Amino acid sequence: MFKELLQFKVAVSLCSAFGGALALPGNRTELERALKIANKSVSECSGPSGPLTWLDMTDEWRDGRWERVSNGQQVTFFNWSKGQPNGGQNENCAVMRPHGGWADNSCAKSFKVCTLCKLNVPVFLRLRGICEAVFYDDRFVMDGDKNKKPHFRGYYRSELYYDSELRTWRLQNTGDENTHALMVVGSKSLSYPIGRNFWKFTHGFCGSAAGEVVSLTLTQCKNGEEFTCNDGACVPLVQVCDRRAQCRDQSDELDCTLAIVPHGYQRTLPPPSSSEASDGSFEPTYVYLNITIASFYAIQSVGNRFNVELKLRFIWMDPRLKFKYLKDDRELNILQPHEMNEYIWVPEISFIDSEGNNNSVVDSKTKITVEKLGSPEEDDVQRSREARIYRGNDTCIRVVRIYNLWFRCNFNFFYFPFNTDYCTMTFQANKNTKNYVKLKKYGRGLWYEYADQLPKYKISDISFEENENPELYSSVTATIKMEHLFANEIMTIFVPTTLINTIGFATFFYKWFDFQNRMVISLTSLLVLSTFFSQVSTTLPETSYLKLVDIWFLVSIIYCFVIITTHVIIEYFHEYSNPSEMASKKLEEYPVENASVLRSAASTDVERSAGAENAPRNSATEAKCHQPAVFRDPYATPKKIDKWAFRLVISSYVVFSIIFWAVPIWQKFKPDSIFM
Ligand SMILES: *[C@@H]1O[C@H](CO)[C@@H](O)[C@H](O)[C@H]1NC(C)=O
Ligand SMILES: *[C@@H]1O[C@H](CO)[C@@H](O)[C@H](O)[C@H]1NC(C)=O
Ligand SMILES: *[C@@H]1O[C@H](CO)[C@@H](O)[C@H](O)[C@H]1NC(C)=O
Ligand SMILES: *[C@@H]1O[C@H](CO)[C@@H](O)[C@H](O)[C@H]1NC(C)=O
Ligand SMILES: *[C@@H]1O[C@H](CO)[C@@H](O)[C@H](O)[C@H]1NC(C)=O
Ligand SMILES: CC(=O)N[C@H]1CO[C@H](CO)[C@@H](O)[C@@H]1O
Repeated sequence: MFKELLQFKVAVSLCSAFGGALALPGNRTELERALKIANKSVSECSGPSGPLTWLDMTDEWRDGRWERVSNGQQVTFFNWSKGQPNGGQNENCAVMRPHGGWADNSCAKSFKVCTLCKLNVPVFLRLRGICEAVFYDDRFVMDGDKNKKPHFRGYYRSELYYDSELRTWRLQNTGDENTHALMVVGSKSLSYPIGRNFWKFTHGFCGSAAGEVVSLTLTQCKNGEEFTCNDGACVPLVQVCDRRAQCRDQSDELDCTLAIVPHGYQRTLPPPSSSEASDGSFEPTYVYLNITIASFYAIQSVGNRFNVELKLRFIWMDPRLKFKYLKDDRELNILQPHEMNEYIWVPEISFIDSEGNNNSVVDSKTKITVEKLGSPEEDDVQRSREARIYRGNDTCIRVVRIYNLWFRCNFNFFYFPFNTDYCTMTFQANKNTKNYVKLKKYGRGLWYEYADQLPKYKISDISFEENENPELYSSVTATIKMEHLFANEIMTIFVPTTLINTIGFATFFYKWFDFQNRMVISLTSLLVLSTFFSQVSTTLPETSYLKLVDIWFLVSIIYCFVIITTHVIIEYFHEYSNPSEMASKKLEEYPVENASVLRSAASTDVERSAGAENAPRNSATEAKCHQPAVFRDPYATPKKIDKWAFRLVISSYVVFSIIFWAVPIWQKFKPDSIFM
């Protein structure tokens, strides 16, 4: 019996804090027994007909249907006084009066009644937070009353009772009157020492000076399995800090920082290595990288850079730290912002070759989770708040943040548009040399779906390697193979230029003396080609060296030029005169060797002119004519030039094309042999 007027809710939590519930007699025998205990306190608790104690039942949910508050069971035994219950919906709680009659009563805060609890006696209690068991006990048993309030007796050297002069609870060392602590009665409605309370010691205690307040927990919760709410109720330990309040006072979700940072922890120092050799050398702290490339947003070969979104995770252990309230699901163990920013060491990784030379940062977009690997330490009653504590060498700390970065890359355009480029992203430990912090791949280390649809490039391979270089800082490099997609260039550059060149070659099929048309067409081809070249050049990356595509254009233009030159040469050897003049000239000038050729074409003309105008020379002519008739083609030279130039130009063009296309194809198969 707690001889103190309390609100209904407070009474309920008081009884549950002692491991029991409000009393509710279930039959007449029990009623007699309860009344016998309660009746002793009639003078403190009520007048002759006022309410004496609260009963463990309510009809709050449905009027007239009474249920137990502690377990929800329906109540079957009643001992209502005459005319009761009469409060309807306004009176949802019940009290027992002196003489044993029951009445319904309002649960409102202003109604205060004494409390009779049904407890499992003897009530054993544990006092948590006693870090030096020299003066006080950590175990107590409820042992009668003192100053009209319960008295708790320690096992060996202390007692806990209500000090009626100081009007507070007192933890007293039995050997020395001056060694004691007083409970700081705050604004809490429950002024019992049960649950978590602050105590002021008359002497230095647990590292605090005399007069400082220390949190102590008086609890009957199961050690190592249950958590004591601030009001003394018990909830399973796994439900603490699970983002759902189970305690009535929500205290299980208070103070949910995960990291326990020891005194002297310096967040600028990397974690010490787990093993130190006898000669003083030590292993570095390993930081494992696990990177997911979410997407390549852009590859700007002209700007020599590419844009990538990375999900960067790094994982490490810090044996200096301890962690509490860790859940099986890692994603629930998130460090709070002030913990990651102010308490713990977080490795810093710089992105070499990124634009702006960015570092990894810890900000609002960063998530740090903790994963437990081993089992917790044994429960420590010296801690006021129960918790499962995990050692730092048994837990992984994991930082996750998404970065959107531009990396620089030197694209090689010699093979453009058939180029395959290798760009790198280097992740380097910052601020700590490789003797202290070493970066490692976590498994494969780098993950990418190869699913990006980039307009010009295809990511065909990514390798991820730890660098074994003699550099001072440890680093890991991802090498990305980017293949330029050339279908577009084939369609817009190579096919049209080949067609125009073909048109240029086609002028050889015109009559050889058709100089004018040949010139018009081939000059037009040349003009189109050069315009095309200058237009395409503006869209291509600027380089100091020649690119394959430049060579292609250059050669195409040269071919057009050669064709035009050939036509001019042919024209040069094309002699214009009237045909008979030509014929006689030819006959005089050229000794006849084989006249069977072309005789039919020219002989009639020759004979006619010879016979009509040059009779005296007839005999000579005839003499000549007796030899086999001979005629030499006056156009043989231009025709020959035309024929051979055509063959030469076409065959060399074919040879050039074969060599030209062999280069990129060869480069595709042996992409590492870049000789530019
Ligand atoms: C009354 O209830 C208690 C506990 O529920 C039981 O032990 C006792 O036998 C009951 N007495 C009668 C008379 O039913
Ligand atoms: C309880 O106390 C009241 C008044 O103090 C008395 O009238 C009544 O008989 C007592 N009942 C029992 C069962 O002791
Ligand atoms: C590493 O990344 C992969 C891909 O995202 C993921 O499946 C894996 O769980 C990650 N490992 C760790 C320890 O984060
Ligand atoms: C990288 O650095 C630049 C300039 O220093 C800054 O503007 C940018 O926000 C940084 N990017 C990231 C992802 O931190
Ligand atoms: C962690 O350290 C403790 C002592 O500091 C040691 O007993 C335990 O075996 C270590 N655990 C692991 C996984 O190394
Ligand atoms: C109203 C009523 O029935 N009261 C009874 C409750 O129980 C006590 C003790 O058994 C009786 O004395 C009352 O008469």
